[in-house]
Amino acid sequence: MNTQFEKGKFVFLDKPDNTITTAAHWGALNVTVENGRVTKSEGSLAKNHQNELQDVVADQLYSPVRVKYPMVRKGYLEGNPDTTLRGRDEWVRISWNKAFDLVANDIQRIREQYGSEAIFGGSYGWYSCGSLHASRTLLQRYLNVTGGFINTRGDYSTGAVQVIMPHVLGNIEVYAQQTSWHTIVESTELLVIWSSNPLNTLRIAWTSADPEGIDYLAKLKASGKRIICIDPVKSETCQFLEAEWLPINTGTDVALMLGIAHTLISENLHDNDFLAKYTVGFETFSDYVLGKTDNQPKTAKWASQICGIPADAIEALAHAFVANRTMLMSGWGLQRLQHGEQSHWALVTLAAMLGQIGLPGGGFGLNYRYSTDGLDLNSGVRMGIINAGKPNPAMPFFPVARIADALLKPNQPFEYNGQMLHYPNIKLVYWAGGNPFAHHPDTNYLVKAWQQPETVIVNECFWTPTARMADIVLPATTSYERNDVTVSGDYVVKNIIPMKQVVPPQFEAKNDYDIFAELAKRAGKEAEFTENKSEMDWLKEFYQIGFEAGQKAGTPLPTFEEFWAKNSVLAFKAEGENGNNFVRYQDYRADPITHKLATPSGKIEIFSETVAKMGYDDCKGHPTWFEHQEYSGKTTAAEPLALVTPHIKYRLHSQLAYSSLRQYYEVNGREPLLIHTQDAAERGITSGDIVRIFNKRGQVLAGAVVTEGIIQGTVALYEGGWYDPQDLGSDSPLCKNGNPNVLTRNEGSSKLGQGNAPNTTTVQVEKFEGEVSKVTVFEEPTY
Ligand SMILES: Nc1nc2c(c(=O)[nH]1)N[C@H]1C(S)=C(S)[C@@H](COP(=O)(O)OP(=O)(O)OC[C@H]3O[C@@H](n4cnc5c(=O)[nH]c(N)nc54)[C@H](O)[C@@H]3O)O[C@H]1N2
Ligand SMILES: Nc1nc2c(c(=O)[nH]1)N[C@H]1C(S)=C(S)[C@@H](COP(=O)(O)OP(=O)(O)OC[C@H]3O[C@@H](n4cnc5c(=O)[nH]c(N)nc54)[C@H](O)[C@@H]3O)O[C@H]1N2
Ligand SMILES: [Mo]
Repeated sequence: MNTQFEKGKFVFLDKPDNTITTAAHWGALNVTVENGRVTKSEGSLAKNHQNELQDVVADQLYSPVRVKYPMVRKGYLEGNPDTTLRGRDEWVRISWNKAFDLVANDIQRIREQYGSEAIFGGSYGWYSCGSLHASRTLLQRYLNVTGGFINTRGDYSTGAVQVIMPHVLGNIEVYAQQTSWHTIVESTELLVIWSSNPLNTLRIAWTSADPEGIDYLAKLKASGKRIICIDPVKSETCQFLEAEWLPINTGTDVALMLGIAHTLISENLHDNDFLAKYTVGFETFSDYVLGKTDNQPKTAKWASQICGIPADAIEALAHAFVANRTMLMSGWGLQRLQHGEQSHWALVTLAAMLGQIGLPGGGFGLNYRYSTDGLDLNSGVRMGIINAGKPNPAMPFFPVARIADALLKPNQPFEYNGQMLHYPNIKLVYWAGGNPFAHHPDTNYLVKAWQQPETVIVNECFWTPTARMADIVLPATTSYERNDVTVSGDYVVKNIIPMKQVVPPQFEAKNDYDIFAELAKRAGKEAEFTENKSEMDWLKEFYQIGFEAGQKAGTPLPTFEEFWAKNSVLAFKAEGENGNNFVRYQDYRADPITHKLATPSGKIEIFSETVAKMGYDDCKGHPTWFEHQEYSGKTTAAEPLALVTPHIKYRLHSQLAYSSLRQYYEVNGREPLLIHTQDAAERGITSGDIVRIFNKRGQVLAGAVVTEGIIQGTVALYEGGWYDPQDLGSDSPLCKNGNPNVLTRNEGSSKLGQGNAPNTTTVQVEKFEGEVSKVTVFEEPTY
């Protein structure tokens, strides 16, 4: 039994009068409505930092780029089979009744003609938070009750690392609770923030952000401890913490890690006792590091030539790592790469060599989210959420980032994690939540792939690039136009948040739930979809699960009726909080027999027999440095610069791109491109210039930000920029706004993970001298 939970109790938070409580990924919100219109929104939870994402509820609701009515592409409506018209056809407004007929009939036709395996409902991506109105889950629930669909596995966040880690640590690790911030502030002496930017990324959560994560960064800064950021970009986190910045060439971290490992081995600084007791395969790895297997010792000097960090600095890192309680805290940017499996495997190996895994403040952390302050794991309560129902077990799957290949290579074989699989033959694509024309690499290849299916349906709140590429667009409500409930925090639920409807649905928007309930009804499956429950019935049921857990644990929650009427955040207040002291792998360290890992050996696998036996040339039995197809060490005269695509502070991917938050980052009306002073000077580029970024795959415009805050030889363009092609249908359409994925590679990380690998890209940049056309993707299309 958890003592803090026993002691604690639930309280309603105070809030300004006349505000409505709701939530978004960026936090619990108090929203002010005057004369039926939202006039103000702000975060509900106390914090010591700003999160501007919380300010723009009105921008979302009243955006000119909202989808107002059900819409259909003219050619589709008229039966013209030319699917290359997608994205450049005329739009026709239709009634909801007609829209439901079109969708229901086509899904039925496809099922009858080709079978359920012709329907793709993977619909990868984010959507608004809420336990009930989860658009992707609802789509899949509808498709499951009506016969099944093709789904995907994995995600774009950790596509490579989540497939390799089970072989190394026995679990995917990247979504597991890591050593707490509290423990890091208390016990870590040297914090290495490796390819991570928590000041940005902790602004959001899969449920609703808890501000405590970012508040911990201030505590970290105040602690005065040594912090090093290893990143091609001097990130906001690095700047805020006034940390040491070690600029590194994009995609070369494995070389750096091997250089550090070589220093440790050659000076006999590694922890042999730890390695013997808790790991397998170090010998093989060590032989590789020393060059016994390939005649290439991975010395600091060797590493330096690849990663761009001086050899003596690499040796100094090795020495500092062993001399201190060192936490290697990593984000995920460094594995969105070809061979992305290797970096975290090498990081875990390095941490094992330091022998501090399972000690407070030491070891590694592969999940930038860490945890909520003050509470132990399992404190607070969990509530129910809507589920996707029972999947049809006969349906094949493919790894999520292979969508374009799946569409273009029906029935063809491909390798994945030791298996030979086949792509399905997709005839209909349905997306509800997610924006593949922002998130998927190699947009021009995706445009071609997208022309393969007979029908594309998208539910959206906004005219995103993906909605524009559909045949039928159904207008969805935003979360502010419906009732729901959510929580804050990814591991420790500290707040239960009523998501109360703020305003009625705008224009003709409907809730995804109601859209799919109607479609299910037309297929004779309404009761299976709704279980005869209303919106409020569901919310009450979800809350009840938490209510009962609270009763059992002796920390009663108010009734649902009281909770809902109160219109305020229900917060779990632990008494006598003294911090969450969770230490990842403490139990394994204490007793590696009873807490053995779920790997074949029960230990950390520095060498994996399982992986070695797959016989892949792009993922071997131990962490390996592989040259990437494109990176700073393999540029050409035509493409001399590497491209990195970090997540931006003022958006969640492509969400809010149309909002007034754009003022904080746009340059000359476009996405910002970070370019090093020297690279800019060589090209006659100054800050504010419109630049063209191009390579063999495509071309985009952006606005230059000339800075010393990026390593020379790499440019940065943020993920999530909306695709705005000037001339779709031409050989190489020019994206006027600056979606980096027009430039990135579609190929998977390796045969093992098949993860998305956009950070493996080279480009050229020039000052744009052509006629500049306006960005138009944030305007409503004409109809
Ligand atoms: N180059 C590059 N590419 C990347 C990345 C990178 O680092 N570099 N990162 C990758 C990662 S980690 C991720 S997770 C993906 C993210 O990619 P996505 O998850 O596709 O991006 P979002 O912009 O969050 O898309 C969510 C969409 O859902 C819509 N939506 C919101 N609420 C609702 C609703 O209630 N109903 C419906 N029907 N729709 C709704 C929003 O309007 C928005 O268009 O991008 C990936 N792509
Ligand atoms: N504000 C905001 N927060 C978010 C998101 C968002 O879009 N906006 N997205 C959310 C989602 S879905 C996810 S998956 C996470 C993403 O979290 P991450 O994947 O950790 O975020 P990134 O910005 O892709 O990468 C983090 C840092 O790694 C650096 N980096 C990139 N490539 C390399 C490399 O090869 N080597 C090294 N050393 N560093 C490299 C980038 O410059 C960046 O500063 O964030 C989440 N939080
Ligand atoms: Mo992600």
